[in-house]
Amino acid sequence: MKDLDILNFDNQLTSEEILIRDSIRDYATNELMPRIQEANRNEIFDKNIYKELGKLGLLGATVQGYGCQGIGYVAYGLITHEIERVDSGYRSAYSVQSSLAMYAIEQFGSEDQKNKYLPEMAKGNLIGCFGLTEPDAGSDPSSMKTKAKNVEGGFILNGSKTWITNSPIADILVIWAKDDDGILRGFIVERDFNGLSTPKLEGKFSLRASETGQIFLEDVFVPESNILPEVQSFKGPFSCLNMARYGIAWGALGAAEFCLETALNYSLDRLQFNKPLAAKQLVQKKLVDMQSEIAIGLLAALKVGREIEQGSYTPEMISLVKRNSCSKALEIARNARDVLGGNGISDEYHVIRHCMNLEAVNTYEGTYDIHTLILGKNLTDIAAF
Ligand code: TGC
Ligand code: FAD
Repeated sequence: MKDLDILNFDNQLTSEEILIRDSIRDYATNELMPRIQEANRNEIFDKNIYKELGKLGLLGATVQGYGCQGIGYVAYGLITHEIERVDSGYRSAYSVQSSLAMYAIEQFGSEDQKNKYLPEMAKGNLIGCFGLTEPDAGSDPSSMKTKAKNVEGGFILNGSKTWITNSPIADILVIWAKDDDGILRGFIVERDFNGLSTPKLEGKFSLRASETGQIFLEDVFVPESNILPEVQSFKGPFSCLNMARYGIAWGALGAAEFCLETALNYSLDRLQFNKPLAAKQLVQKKLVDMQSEIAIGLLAALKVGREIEQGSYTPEMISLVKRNSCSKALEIARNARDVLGGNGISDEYHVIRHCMNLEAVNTYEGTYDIHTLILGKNLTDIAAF
């Protein structure tokens, strides 16, 4: 296999990071890849994957303590990259548990909440989800309607969330809602709380190996002990989004890398007009464009990872790499599908699955255009949302 690392990316990594990357690649290749075709065809998410990721110490891997490894953010990016080489739905499962649910509890939870939930979530015994989006509040979560009414001993939650990864299977639901004064609060809703229902969304043609659903809250009583005490503004959920968006910036390029490798091998093997497709200039241009975008995109993700590790990152850096990686990966997947001709639409070659997945990846965690506007505001000081 041709070495695609044209800019000596690996030289930028520590030996520990390379070790982590290689061990995840082994797991992803040997354990995840063999299940994905059936899982995607039949919309199956195997919950055992959480236990397996837990055994490898990957869940909430950046959390310090509470049974977690406390690894750096570049190593975390390498994990999402390797998982998404197999499937964006598996990376989604990983991101939601680690960067959204566990991160919210680590950053904004009480000591009791951290001790109660994080070690079990790290083992994959408790599955989390993150409920921000609503039917009428997607790109603009500040217009959410879910309400938290202050009552004796806690809050009563009423409202609904939609497009929530893991909601049908989650044990712990991190829910964002506005209190009587319109202030945003975070709540840890447990599966057995009365008034909670989480139907699955049917008919999804992207991320089919990931569970996605709605959340309905009808007079759900949440005790004081389950309120996230350290957050009272949208800064809370947006900080969690920063971490998940950063992981996606690496992950999408993992999917793109798989598509490039598949297109390269296919074009070298497939003869048309008495020559391999790879001998044609138009095909070489497609392959070279793919390699260029992946190589440049990975260095940008790495740079942002180092900034996070040094505490010097800005949310705009993350918007830049999330937006760039997702749009470039989607274009790469579409071009790879084209190079495979008719075989490109067969799931035997996996490229069409990546194309379909990357449509959602380009949309969730802030659409391409929302990140354009975040960067536009940063550049001009004018909010154009
Ligand atoms: P705005 O007035 O700009 O900000 C409100 C407060 O939040 C702070 N803030 C941030 N803090 C940290 N990181 C960020 N990225 C932040 N962005 C804003 C801001 O400083 C302010 O703080 P304070 O202290 O003054 O209160 O808020 P806005 O309402 O104008 O929003 C702007 C906008 C459009 C950027 C925001 O609404 C946005 O990002 N929209 C996109 C929504 C989104 O990304 N949803 C994702 C849902 S989760 C998901 O998709 C999971 S999929 C996972 C998977 O399966 O992998
Ligand atoms: P809309 O906000 O209605 O946007 C529709 C279109 O309008 C987009 O092209 C958008 O870019 C554009 N648009 C919106 N506003 C503007 C503007 N001001 N200017 C120009 N164009 C604009 N959410 C969660 O909270 N938790 C989850 O776990 C989660 N998982 C998800 C899993 C999947 C598979 C999917 C598809 C979504 C998930 N989401 C989740 C929701 C996701 O974050 C939203 O879909 C996303 O933020 C976009 O919101 P929307 O779908 O309502 O689109």
